Amino acid sequence: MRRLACLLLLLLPALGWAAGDLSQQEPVVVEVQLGTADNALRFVPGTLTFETGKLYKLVLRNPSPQKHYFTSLGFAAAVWTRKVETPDAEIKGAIREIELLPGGKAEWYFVPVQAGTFELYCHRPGHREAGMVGTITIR
Ligand SMILES: [Cu+2]
Repeated sequence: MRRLACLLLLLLPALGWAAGDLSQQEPVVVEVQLGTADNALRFVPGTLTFETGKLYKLVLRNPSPQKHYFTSLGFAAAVWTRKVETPDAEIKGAIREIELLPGGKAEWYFVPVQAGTFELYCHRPGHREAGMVGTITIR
Protein backbone atom coordinates (compact mmCIF):
# COMPACT_ATOMS: atom_id res chain seq x y z
CA MET A 1 0.00 0.00 0.00
CA ARG A 2 2.78 2.40 0.88
CA ARG A 3 4.47 1.48 -2.38
CA LEU A 4 1.28 2.36 -4.31
CA ALA A 5 1.08 5.76 -2.58
CA CYS A 6 4.69 6.44 -3.46
CA LEU A 7 3.99 5.50 -7.07
CA LEU A 8 1.02 7.92 -7.20
CA LEU A 9 3.14 10.73 -5.74
CA LEU A 10 5.71 10.11 -8.43
CA LEU A 11 3.08 10.06 -11.20
CA LEU A 12 1.08 13.16 -10.19
CA PRO A 13 3.55 15.73 -11.48
CA ALA A 14 3.76 13.85 -14.78
CA LEU A 15 -0.02 13.93 -15.12
CA GLY A 16 0.04 17.67 -14.47
CA TRP A 17 2.60 18.23 -17.18
CA ALA A 18 0.56 16.16 -19.62
CA ALA A 19 -2.47 18.42 -19.06
CA GLY A 20 -0.37 21.46 -19.86
CA ASP A 21 1.17 19.96 -22.98
CA LEU A 22 -0.21 21.93 -25.94
CA SER A 23 0.38 19.07 -28.34
CA GLN A 24 -2.25 17.07 -26.41
CA GLN A 25 -4.99 19.73 -26.75
CA GLU A 26 -7.94 19.32 -29.09
CA PRO A 27 -7.31 21.97 -31.76
CA VAL A 28 -9.74 24.76 -32.58
CA VAL A 29 -10.62 24.21 -36.25
CA VAL A 30 -10.64 27.24 -38.58
CA GLU A 31 -11.21 26.95 -42.34
CA VAL A 32 -10.13 29.33 -45.09
CA GLN A 33 -10.42 29.09 -48.88
CA LEU A 34 -7.72 30.33 -51.23
CA GLY A 35 -9.66 31.55 -54.25
CA THR A 36 -13.14 30.37 -55.18
CA ALA A 37 -14.65 27.80 -57.53
CA ASP A 38 -15.54 30.60 -59.99
CA ASN A 39 -11.93 31.84 -59.85
CA ALA A 40 -12.41 35.01 -57.77
CA LEU A 41 -9.07 36.24 -56.39
CA ARG A 42 -9.83 36.42 -52.69
CA PHE A 43 -9.56 34.62 -49.37
CA VAL A 44 -12.81 33.33 -47.84
CA PRO A 45 -13.08 34.53 -45.13
CA GLY A 46 -10.72 37.49 -45.53
CA THR A 47 -10.46 38.10 -41.80
CA LEU A 48 -9.02 35.56 -39.37
CA THR A 49 -8.70 35.93 -35.60
CA PHE A 50 -6.72 33.74 -33.21
CA GLU A 51 -5.85 33.81 -29.50
CA THR A 52 -2.41 33.25 -28.06
CA GLY A 53 -1.86 29.99 -26.24
CA LYS A 54 -4.53 27.92 -28.02
CA LEU A 55 -3.81 25.10 -30.44
CA TYR A 56 -5.38 25.66 -33.86
CA LYS A 57 -5.90 23.53 -36.93
CA LEU A 58 -6.11 25.93 -39.87
CA VAL A 59 -7.64 24.05 -42.80
CA LEU A 60 -6.56 25.61 -46.11
CA ARG A 61 -8.41 24.63 -49.28
CA ASN A 62 -8.04 25.78 -52.86
CA PRO A 63 -11.32 25.19 -54.77
CA SER A 64 -10.15 27.34 -57.70
CA PRO A 65 -8.66 26.29 -61.06
CA GLN A 66 -5.25 27.89 -60.36
CA LYS A 67 -2.60 27.71 -57.62
CA HIS A 68 -2.49 30.24 -54.76
CA TYR A 69 -0.28 31.13 -51.82
CA PHE A 70 -1.11 31.69 -48.17
CA THR A 71 1.53 34.31 -47.41
CA SER A 72 1.86 36.25 -44.16
CA LEU A 73 5.43 36.38 -42.93
CA GLY A 74 4.50 38.36 -39.81
CA PHE A 75 1.88 35.80 -38.87
CA ALA A 76 4.24 32.91 -39.60
CA ALA A 77 6.78 34.47 -37.20
CA ALA A 78 4.13 34.95 -34.48
CA VAL A 79 3.10 31.29 -34.20
CA TRP A 80 4.74 28.10 -33.06
CA THR A 81 4.08 25.46 -35.71
CA ARG A 82 3.53 21.90 -34.59
CA LYS A 83 3.09 20.45 -38.09
CA VAL A 84 1.47 20.85 -41.48
CA GLU A 85 -0.46 17.91 -42.89
CA THR A 86 -1.31 17.37 -46.54
CA PRO A 87 -2.90 14.27 -48.11
CA ASP A 88 0.61 13.00 -48.91
CA ALA A 89 2.89 14.45 -46.27
CA GLU A 90 3.32 15.65 -42.71
CA ILE A 91 5.82 18.48 -42.34
CA LYS A 92 7.33 19.37 -38.96
CA GLY A 93 8.99 22.62 -38.02
CA ALA A 94 8.74 26.28 -38.88
CA ILE A 95 6.58 27.24 -41.86
CA ARG A 96 6.85 30.56 -43.70
CA GLU A 97 4.38 30.16 -46.54
CA ILE A 98 2.05 27.55 -48.05
CA GLU A 99 1.33 27.08 -51.75
CA LEU A 100 -1.82 25.18 -52.69
CA LEU A 101 -2.37 23.62 -56.09
CA PRO A 102 -5.87 23.63 -57.64
CA GLY A 103 -8.05 21.37 -55.49
CA GLY A 104 -5.32 21.23 -52.86
CA LYS A 105 -5.69 21.03 -49.09
CA ALA A 106 -3.33 21.51 -46.14
CA GLU A 107 -3.88 21.54 -42.39
CA TRP A 108 -1.60 23.85 -40.39
CA TYR A 109 -1.39 23.03 -36.66
CA PHE A 110 0.02 25.93 -34.66
CA VAL A 111 -0.13 27.87 -31.39
CA PRO A 112 -0.07 31.70 -31.64
CA VAL A 113 2.64 33.02 -29.32
CA GLN A 114 2.67 36.76 -30.10
CA ALA A 115 -0.23 39.22 -30.48
CA GLY A 116 -0.47 41.45 -33.52
CA THR A 117 -2.24 42.28 -36.77
CA PHE A 118 -0.75 40.87 -39.95
CA GLU A 119 -1.43 41.22 -43.64
CA LEU A 120 -2.32 38.06 -45.52
CA TYR A 121 -1.88 37.90 -49.29
CA CYS A 122 -1.23 35.64 -52.25
CA HIS A 123 2.15 36.39 -53.78
CA ARG A 124 1.39 35.19 -57.34
CA PRO A 125 1.88 38.10 -59.75
CA GLY A 126 -1.17 40.37 -59.81
CA HIS A 127 -3.18 38.48 -57.19
CA ARG A 128 -2.43 40.82 -54.27
CA GLU A 129 -3.24 43.82 -56.46
CA ALA A 130 -6.48 42.16 -57.59
CA GLY A 131 -7.65 41.92 -53.98
CA MET A 132 -6.34 38.57 -52.83
CA VAL A 133 -5.52 39.99 -49.42
CA GLY A 134 -6.76 39.52 -45.88
CA THR A 135 -6.11 40.40 -42.26
CA ILE A 136 -4.97 38.06 -39.51
CA THR A 137 -5.31 39.20 -35.91
CA ILE A 138 -3.76 37.45 -32.92
CA ARG A 139 -5.12 38.61 -29.56
CU1 LIG B 1 -3.46 33.72 -55.75
